[in-house]
Amino acid sequence: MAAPEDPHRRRVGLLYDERMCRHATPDGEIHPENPDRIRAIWQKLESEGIPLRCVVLSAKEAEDKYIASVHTARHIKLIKNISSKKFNSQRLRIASEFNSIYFNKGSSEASYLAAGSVMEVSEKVAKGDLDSAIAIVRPPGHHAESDEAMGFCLFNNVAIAANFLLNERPELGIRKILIVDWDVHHGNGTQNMFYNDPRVLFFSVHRFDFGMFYPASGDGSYCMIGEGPGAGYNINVPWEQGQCGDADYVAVWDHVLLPVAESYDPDIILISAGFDAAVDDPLGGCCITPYGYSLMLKKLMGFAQGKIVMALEGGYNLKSIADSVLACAKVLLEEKPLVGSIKAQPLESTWRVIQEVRHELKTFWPALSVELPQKVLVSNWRPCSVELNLSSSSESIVENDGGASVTICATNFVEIIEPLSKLNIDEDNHGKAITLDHIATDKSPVVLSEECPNAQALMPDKNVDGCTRWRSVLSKTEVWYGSYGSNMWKPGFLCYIKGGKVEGMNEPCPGSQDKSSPKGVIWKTVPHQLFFARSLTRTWGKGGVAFLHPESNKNDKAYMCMYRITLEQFNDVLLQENSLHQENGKSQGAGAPLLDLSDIGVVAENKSLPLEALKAGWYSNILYLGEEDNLPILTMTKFCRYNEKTESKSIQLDSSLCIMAMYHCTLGLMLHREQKNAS
Ligand code: Q9C
Ligand code: ZN
Repeated sequence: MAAPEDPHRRRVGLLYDERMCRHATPDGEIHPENPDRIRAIWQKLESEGIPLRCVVLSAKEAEDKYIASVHTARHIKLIKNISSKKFNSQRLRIASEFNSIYFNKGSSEASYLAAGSVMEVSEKVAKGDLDSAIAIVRPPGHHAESDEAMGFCLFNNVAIAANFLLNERPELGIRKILIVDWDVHHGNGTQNMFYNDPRVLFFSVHRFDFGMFYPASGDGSYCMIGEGPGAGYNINVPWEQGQCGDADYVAVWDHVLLPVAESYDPDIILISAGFDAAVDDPLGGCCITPYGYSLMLKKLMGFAQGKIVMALEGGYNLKSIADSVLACAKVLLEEKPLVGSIKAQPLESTWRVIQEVRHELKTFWPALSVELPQKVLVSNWRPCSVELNLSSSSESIVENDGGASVTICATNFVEIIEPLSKLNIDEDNHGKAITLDHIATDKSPVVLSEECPNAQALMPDKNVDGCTRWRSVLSKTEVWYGSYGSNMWKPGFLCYIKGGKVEGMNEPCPGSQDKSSPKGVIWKTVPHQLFFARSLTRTWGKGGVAFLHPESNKNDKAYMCMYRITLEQFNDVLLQENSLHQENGKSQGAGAPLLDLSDIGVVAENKSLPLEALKAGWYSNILYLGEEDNLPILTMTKFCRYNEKTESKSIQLDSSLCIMAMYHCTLGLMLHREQKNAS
């Protein structure tokens, strides 16, 4: 029985439609993005009598012409047809060509309904027929790119609705839209669709983990602020790790989102409301409580005359998402004041991230230019511990499942990040090969501040008879040495060739016997994870150890700097990287090369080659990363073992090796920034 109409009551739209449950995995495989998600939400709301107090709506399919405002004709055609009989035999293969996507015979209908539903409620809220609305839809949308399904998303529901209001319903007076994406993952699709468009302010707060967290590209970085007329209208708040909860989100609301919303003064707010940052979510690793969500929502209701549309995105713990949506529905209904309290303080990294974001955007949003009170920064934070999952098996759908993981206390990230961030990187050579001439005219990049006193003693002597034949043979073969971490910085790397020491190094390197400069430099990205360790190395001291995950994964990306050097020089680099020049240098170098000509074929074939002689060293495993100019690209990393349980290779951690998964922690992000600035 519907309650009698109360003119003061807020009109809240609630959209749910069982037909959106027909999108499911084809053979009933378990998947986090499953029909029970929206069923659980709906059941919870029903059990609390929420639908009786709302305007309940059912789904409508979106029309192609509206979807076409953000998706290509090719993509629309794919989603339209994927469920038809004639695709029965191809569906699996087609899905596998996308990143984290499945299709079945209900997928087309559900995607059109999800997009149409968000459009429908948005129009009603824009018109004023409703004050606000919740669209309980699936499949989700924010990862979907204009020409690509991705991350469980087929159509970008929120982007379609935003475009619809702006372009198709001008009479409703919606000129500025704020999209708040609080799903734990970055809303890459939505960001890209409005990157140049100041009519849409896209705000996303997400786990970034220095580029390691899905969708694991630089797109979620705080440097991505929009471009052209859209510059300043794209705001990313990238968490450095999980464990963010109510206090962290509220701090971001208070110190980033709300001041910006205040000056932007949106006409409507669309929330990409994923609930995978909720406590107990299997993918998110964050801990927002239902009270936290209700606060975040409440704080937004002060803008756009309370015109708010929530569209479900992710969220994979049935109980958490149901409780969270319930809390949000109660806030929109505005019947009782919120009850609850925030249990913890923000993480230390939260203040760092907030400051980075404010700094990046302060020229666009003057409200962000005020320095945060020192008192807050120094006293109002809690330490965090970081859980690392070193298995990057692409098969595992639930990220926090399986694979070796280690929990370390990281109260002092600064210790590691600071020294690395002080390194300069090679200026403006990204992406293009550097000619021999260019290198030759470099003004002595190596700071030979402390010549290695007995460099000759460290490396085998050229004139020791019988010991140098391999050198002359290998000096005629060239390879690309794929460097990552601090070796990407050319002056640093050149110490391994020319000898000497640069800022940040603990002790000088002997250099290679052949001190001639690399014959070329190319920047590239490779589909591997990069890890930074907090261990000490003799050369670099604290934080100086980085590893490339030996297995590639198409979702990973690491920047690499390729140096074209001789195989002889590669051997000398290998010795130095393993700190063996002192102990074994003489015998190793004199007897036989660590990596011989014949090994190149072996490593090319098997993709990796563990070197027995180096097994005590850090970088005992040679990886083959492909070819460039018909020369093999080789690098070296830590040896990894096959784990039968997870069927993946993982780097084995011993307790003395606290590895922090800080892909791109400094160098990568700096590069990313420079590339962005250069383009
Ligand atoms: N190793 C949403 O929350 N994870 N999408 C793939 C591959 C995909 C999440 C893991 C996560 C997609 C809407
Ligand atoms: Zn998500």
